[in-house]
Amino acid sequence: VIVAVGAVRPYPGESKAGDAFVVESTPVGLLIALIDGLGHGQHAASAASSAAEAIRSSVRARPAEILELCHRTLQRGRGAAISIVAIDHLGNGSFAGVGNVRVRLHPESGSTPVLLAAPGIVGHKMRPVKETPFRLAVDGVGILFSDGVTSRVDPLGLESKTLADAATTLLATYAHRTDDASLVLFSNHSTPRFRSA
Ligand SMILES: [Mn+2]
Repeated sequence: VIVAVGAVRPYPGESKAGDAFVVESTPVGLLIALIDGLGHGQHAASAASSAAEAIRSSVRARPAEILELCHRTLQRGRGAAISIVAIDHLGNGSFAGVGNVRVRLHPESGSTPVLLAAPGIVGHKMRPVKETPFRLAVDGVGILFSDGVTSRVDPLGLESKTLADAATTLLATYAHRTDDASLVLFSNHSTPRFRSA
């Protein structure tokens, strides 16, 4: 069974986060999205929550279609970077992203695809997006993270924690002080790397 947990903290000094995440059940697994509204503060937070609402309203659609919906939704306000993963309980996933929310799979191997988001800004400047299929290893863990988190972020080594504790710990350890910061961890729980509780 695929499980996912997210963590967000606002730009230090702001009360609202311009980053947001969505984790929703689908008939076959989970739909996971991480959104980084441009800038920070109230306007970034409104863009992120509009995008999150659009994503929740269309969790059965494909990631690329959901990005198109977000693009239409965000045209009047701030834009956003958004990455979306749809994954079933067997670990078969599909990724689509625009902007600098990164997605990484562990363990990495020669056959692990690089999940590269397309350049652009959802809501402002976006070309048709391609989806990348991937497979999460049975003992694997995936991470989505905004650019408020350093790319050195590494979920391995935290397997003794719950998934939620691991997400909190990673955010506390790897978040930049100068941006909103957020991440989502997802893992295959039939052979847990992380304890469920
Ligand atoms: Mn950011």
